Amino acid sequence: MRASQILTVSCLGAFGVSAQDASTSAPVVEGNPAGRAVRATLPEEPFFMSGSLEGNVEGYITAETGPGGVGVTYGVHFSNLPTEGGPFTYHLHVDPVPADGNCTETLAHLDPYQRGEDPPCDPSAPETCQVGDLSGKYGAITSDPFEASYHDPYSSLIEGQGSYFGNRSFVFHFANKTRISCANFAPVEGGNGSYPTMPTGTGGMPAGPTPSETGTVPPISAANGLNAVKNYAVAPLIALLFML
Ligand SMILES: *[C@@H]1O[C@H](CO)[C@@H](O)[C@H](O)[C@H]1NC(C)=O
Ligand SMILES: *[C@@H]1O[C@H](CO)[C@@H](O)[C@H](O)[C@H]1NC(C)=O
Ligand SMILES: *[C@@H]1O[C@H](CO)[C@@H](O)[C@H](O)[C@H]1NC(C)=O
Ligand SMILES: *[C@@H]1O[C@H](CO)[C@@H](O)[C@H](O)[C@H]1NC(C)=O
Ligand SMILES: [Cu+2]
Repeated sequence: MRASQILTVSCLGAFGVSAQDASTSAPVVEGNPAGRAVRATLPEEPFFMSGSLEGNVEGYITAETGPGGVGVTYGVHFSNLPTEGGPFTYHLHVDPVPADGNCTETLAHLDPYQRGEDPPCDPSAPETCQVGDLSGKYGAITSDPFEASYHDPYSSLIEGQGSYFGNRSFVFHFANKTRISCANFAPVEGGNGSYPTMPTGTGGMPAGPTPSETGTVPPISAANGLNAVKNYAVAPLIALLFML
């Protein structure tokens, strides 16, 4: 009886794909929908008024499914920066900006694997950083204008995943972490029409592209890889239960 209960726990671990591992290493995201793209553009007024800022920092982040559905390719553009208080940082934050524009309400960085803030992100091991710590992984803002393009394997455009940010925001900060401005991501309109409405993951099934939506085979191997990782994660727990 006990063994079967433990087996149930093991299976839940293997198939609970929406569960987040309490690991500090972010997995590579596969199966992002082809052609999906989002953008977040800073508003005209800053959240934090700084003496050296005329109007607001101008800029936006675009993000689209990476090659082969792996990760996300970002394009980052900022200008009209304050003349003091840099280098500036920016991150994906957990919650969207409310209608009143209050950047505090975006809460913390997107960190689905609960790595936490400390120690600071080591850009030579980006998988160990908070998923949302884009400037930590790919560089802070040290020029005006600033432009960067990079591929982040750990970001998701698949609704339902912890690393999904299409319904979230980014925040632009002074080096001392004060929030200057923030913006919500939204789907890029007028693309090539290949932004399918995603199934909402009812019935415990993982939300993800179906073959008819994308014309591609779902990432079976990716799912198996994930399950393998989760089995590793529960194996010590199972061993412990048998020892009791
Ligand atoms: C839309 O763009 C995606 C990504 O570039 C591409 O895979 C897809 O074939 C395009 N669809 C159409 C109808 O052009
Ligand atoms: C952060 O830096 C900015 C720019 O130098 C300054 O205006 C602001 O007062 C600082 N905030 C804190 C909490 O130190
Ligand atoms: C923004 O929200 C925070 C947290 O809810 C609140 O403490 C703060 O007063 C708000 N700031 C403004 C300018 O409304
Ligand atoms: C955004 O999407 C994620 C994954 O689907 C979900 O867990 C989260 O609750 C959503 N956040 C908001 C503010 O809707
Ligand atoms: Cu931030």
